[in-house]
Amino acid sequence: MCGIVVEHDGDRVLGIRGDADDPFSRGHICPKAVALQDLHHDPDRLRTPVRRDGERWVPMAWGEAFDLVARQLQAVQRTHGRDAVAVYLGNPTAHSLGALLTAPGFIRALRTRNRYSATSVDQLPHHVAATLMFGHGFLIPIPDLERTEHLLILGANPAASNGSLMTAGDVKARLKAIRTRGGRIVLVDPRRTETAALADDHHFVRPGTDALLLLALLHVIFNEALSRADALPSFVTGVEEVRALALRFPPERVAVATGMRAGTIRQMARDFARAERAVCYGRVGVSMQEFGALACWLITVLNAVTGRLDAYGGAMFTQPAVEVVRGRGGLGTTRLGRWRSRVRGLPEYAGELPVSALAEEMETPGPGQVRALVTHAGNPVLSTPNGARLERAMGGLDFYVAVDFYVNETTRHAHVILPPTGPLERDHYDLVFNALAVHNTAKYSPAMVARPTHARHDWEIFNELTWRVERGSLAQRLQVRARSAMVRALRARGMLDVALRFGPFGNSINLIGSGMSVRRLERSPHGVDLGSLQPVLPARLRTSDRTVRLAPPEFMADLPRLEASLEQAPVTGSGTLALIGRRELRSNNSWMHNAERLMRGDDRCTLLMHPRDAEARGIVAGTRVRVRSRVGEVVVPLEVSDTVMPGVVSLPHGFGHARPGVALHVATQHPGASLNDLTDDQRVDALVGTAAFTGVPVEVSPA
Ligand SMILES: Nc1nc2c(c(=O)[nH]1)N[C@H]1C(S)=C(S)[C@@H](COP(=O)(O)OP(=O)(O)OC[C@H]3O[C@@H](n4cnc5c(=O)[nH]c(N)nc54)[C@H](O)[C@@H]3O)O[C@H]1N2
Ligand SMILES: Nc1nc2c(c(=O)[nH]1)N[C@H]1C(S)=C(S)[C@@H](COP(=O)(O)OP(=O)(O)OC[C@H]3O[C@@H](n4cnc5c(=O)[nH]c(N)nc54)[C@H](O)[C@@H]3O)O[C@H]1N2
Ligand SMILES: [Mo]
Repeated sequence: MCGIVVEHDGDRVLGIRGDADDPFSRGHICPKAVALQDLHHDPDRLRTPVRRDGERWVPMAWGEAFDLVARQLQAVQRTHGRDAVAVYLGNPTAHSLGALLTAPGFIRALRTRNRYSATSVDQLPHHVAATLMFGHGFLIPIPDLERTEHLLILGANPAASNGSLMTAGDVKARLKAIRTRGGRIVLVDPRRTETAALADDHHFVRPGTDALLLLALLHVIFNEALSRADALPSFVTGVEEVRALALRFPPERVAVATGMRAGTIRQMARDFARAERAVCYGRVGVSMQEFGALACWLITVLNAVTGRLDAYGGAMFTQPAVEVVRGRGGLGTTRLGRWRSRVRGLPEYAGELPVSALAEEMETPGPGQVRALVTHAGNPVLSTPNGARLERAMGGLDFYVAVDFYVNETTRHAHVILPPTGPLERDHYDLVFNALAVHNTAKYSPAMVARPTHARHDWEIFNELTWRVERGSLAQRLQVRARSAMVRALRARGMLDVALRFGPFGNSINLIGSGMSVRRLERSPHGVDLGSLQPVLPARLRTSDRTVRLAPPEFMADLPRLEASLEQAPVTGSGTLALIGRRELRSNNSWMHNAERLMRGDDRCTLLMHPRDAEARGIVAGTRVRVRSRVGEVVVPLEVSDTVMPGVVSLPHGFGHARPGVALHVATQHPGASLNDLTDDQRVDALVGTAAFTGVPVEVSPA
């Protein structure tokens, strides 16, 4: 999303810097963008398809590879049924124009219910809350950073992540600006993070208890008549239900569970309610927990009842140039749990099942057992809970094809790897993150270099696979083939052009004039400013009665589970610690550790522990410690620091490159250990199935 200037000599990248003329990022650049140079020239990056022959990788021609993959997938489906093939889409799928346009067609052609993605280890609860409250999974309210005067952050670390579901080029400058204009930033996080340095106040909270904190904040707001509930527009429904609910949660009731003083919670609520323009924002710290869906819902309730929904400086909606809030498929679904996973009964959402269920779906015999796997741009062995179990289960698959340009911890198990072009070899327009950004802009970036003739784009790979795996009738197959041929002729650029022309800023079929189109964007290579976030309700609502639903029955029905958690006294003195993750600026989940530029300096895969907890265990900084959970154990260096809450320890995710056969020559020199060898696939948000990564019980001892 950030504009970059790539200086190059043909295929050779000479340097990368921020684009000062980009209306969105204004010259900002982060280390990941600088590392694109390493990625582009990485000798480990695969450039032709390969087939595994024991420990060796044998290069293949594309035609031969496509034939083999299609034949194997069809054979598995013919013998074991269509659900026997599972698909996992990783995070970079959402960052690829071509993959976003073509992956759905491929998945439809497979007709499997075993569809998974990184969504269920990430933002799933935010989508579900948007669906149940606003009628579309993409109607996620975004904090209006440009105008807010009070930002309450729960479980996000924008100083490291650059802002998520709050895409913001140069987020640090945007946060600093809030304080420069007299506003306040309040942070609630079990770790005093890099973002705390930009905030006025930071409060520790016990992992996984944000929903309780939010109910207590609502209690204070209703109880002290600080809400603006009486002034809400008539299309907002359910206020009385949430008021009655909140009144059951005085701060004193949640103080022990959250680890926060009742007085602190009261003050937090008053400050928030009294600010002129305020917004509460939460990210993965609230969505990756056992009560993540409730927490995401309650954040929006808090914003709504204080009059901050769809208001300047509050929680607002974007208007991207390619409309994503449409249709009833995918995130346009109105329901949660139309079907459930075979083994554990976890709910489907938007056509996908939670990836926490994938290993057991591979291991458990019976009709529908997963016997073949397709991964695209994912590394679930390092990124999903109990990755080691998944890895063992993958060993038993009949066939696995990965679309990825690295042989990493996951793809090393593939029978075939199909490598797509890299980011500088393909056109880009951001379909997803423009819809989640703090400012409306549009930008089209043509490939820096034409793809080498032997290389294939992600969209070409998906289209090729789509018509080859399509089974249906002859007529259906011909139709798919015709569609793929059309798509091939159109190319990703053409598909984007149609979407822009028929989008909210386009002139549809009128080819003259200044309406939005690829050509229009090509004339403004730095990007086009489409303005600040604007109020859009009720017009943009997609609920059947065009209302905002503050009290969806699905959430109300999940409350007894939350209340039951209050009864469980927190484990103190028992030796058990609550494990949380962390992200870093010089990393990107599991896959950029092969960039020299990002890996300089000290070992970052350390366990952070509060001095009190270290002392109680007689362990000192710099020594190696054994961290053990229900599912596994790792050995890592200890870092003692009062930046973590007592009783909490933190380890970054995305490491663990020491597994045999990983062909990443830089990453393997900084292997670290995988956080997800400790996280538990059985620990999920029971309502939506997201992995509950935060607060995993662990024991730590000297190694
Ligand atoms: N440089 C860099 N940028 C990235 C990424 C990266 O790996 N590196 N990853 C990208 C991706 S895929 C995503 S999804 C985004 C994520 O963006 P963020 O959500 O901003 O990322 P995190 O740094 O994981 O922040 C989560 C915070 O929640 C805290 N936390 C943990 N448990 C709890 C809890 O129970 N309650 C509360 N209140 N807080 C808790 C953690 O301590 C952490 O500080 O970042 C994106 N940006
Ligand atoms: N414990 C714990 N676990 C976590 C998290 C956490 O905070 N704590 N964070 C979670 C989050 S938010 C996320 S999003 C997931 C990420 O989980 P995944 O998406 O499974 O993993 P990534 O590390 O993003 O791996 C991306 C893969 O895509 C490949 N790739 C990159 N670009 C492209 C491309 O253009 N095309 C193709 N075909 N491949 C490409 C890379 O080589 C890499 O193998 O991890 C989750 N796991
Ligand atoms: Mo993510």
